[in-house]
Amino acid sequence: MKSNSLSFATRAIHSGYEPSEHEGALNPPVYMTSTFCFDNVEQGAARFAGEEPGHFYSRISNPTQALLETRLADLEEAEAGLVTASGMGAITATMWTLLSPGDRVIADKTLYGCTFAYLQHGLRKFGIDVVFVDFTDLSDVDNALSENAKVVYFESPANPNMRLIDIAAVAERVHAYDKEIKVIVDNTYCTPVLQRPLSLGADLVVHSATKYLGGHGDLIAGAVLGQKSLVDRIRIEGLKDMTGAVVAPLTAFLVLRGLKTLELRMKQHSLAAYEIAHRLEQHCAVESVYYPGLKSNEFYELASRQMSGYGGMIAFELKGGFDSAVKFMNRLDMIKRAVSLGDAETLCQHPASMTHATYSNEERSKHGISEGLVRISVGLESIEDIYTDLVQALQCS
Ligand code: 7XF
Repeated sequence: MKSNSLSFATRAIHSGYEPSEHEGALNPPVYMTSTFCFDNVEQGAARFAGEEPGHFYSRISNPTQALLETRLADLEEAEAGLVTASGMGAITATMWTLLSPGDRVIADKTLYGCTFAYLQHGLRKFGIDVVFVDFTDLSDVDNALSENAKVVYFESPANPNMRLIDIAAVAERVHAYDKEIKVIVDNTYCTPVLQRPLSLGADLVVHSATKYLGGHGDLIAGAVLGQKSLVDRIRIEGLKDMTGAVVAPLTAFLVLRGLKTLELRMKQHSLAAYEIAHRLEQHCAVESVYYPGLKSNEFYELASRQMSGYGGMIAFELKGGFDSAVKFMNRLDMIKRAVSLGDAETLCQHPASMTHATYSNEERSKHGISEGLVRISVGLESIEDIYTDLVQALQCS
């Protein structure tokens, strides 16, 4: 099926798959196989040498993974894609491929906790020069650019405090300095439904497919999308030889299933989060709400320009800080206390003690993550039921 003239929702369901090539099966077969047989020694040698197309071992490629890669690349408007065992698998395979000792990574100061730990502790152990700066101030990015800079890395919106970065502005400045520096954007919070970083000038997009792409809280997976030559290198160097973080075929199938409803889900997540954020902002127990769809939000103008919806994630602070946050969370009933995001269930977590416990207290304060911050991944339940649970757990003094 030729998909370039079809809309996003249609491509999310059909792209890259033709039932007549698979016994008419509406859904793609799951190739539960670790290895592939060769007709003869010459064919095996040619596949290993990359001289003949075809699968030979599922750590390098597998038809179910390949279909997911094609579909995600189509949705992110990328030349090629690579799927991995987790979001961290995607990030680490990418970094190990692009970096050598002495190279510099310039990263935004707010990142998901394990990404921060990987850069702060993991990469530094191997002689990589990692600097964290405030990407909302473009002169900070300019000042960090140097001859050894190889990777510029950020999330927008950032996990957990919803800071937004101007992707086009960062990419333009970085590439004006040196075209070879790779600008990498973690697009987990938005998905390609709401934001396409490659079309804004980024070189690579990474995802935790565990979240909205899978969408049902039943799998762990990741993805990297971008230029084919780069993605090919990440597959062979970062994934095959360095991390081995390969996704299982059944997991790839489940992500494909999730993608069929991605656009619908993102629209509902965004609608519900907007409504909840708006109401929370007016609640007497709430000190501040961080949601880019609120007119009062400092990133409202950028979000309206860069995203085609404001997403399903909200961060907020309560009057009374940390103690009020803990009490509020412990009073929740229908809403689940759990990390992760992008599921049908509304999830609430406390970044300082959970997803961002990898930062020390001093690091959290320096990197703009407050101890009282609460994060909600607004689910697909009725908006009224979500709000009713929040309100019974909030207490005005
Ligand atoms: O390796 P994973 O599939 O869990 O993905 C890592 C990851 C990468 N980028 C972003 C923006 C993420 O949020 C994540 C995972 N975050 C979860 C969370 O914030 O709740 C992890 C739970 S500890």
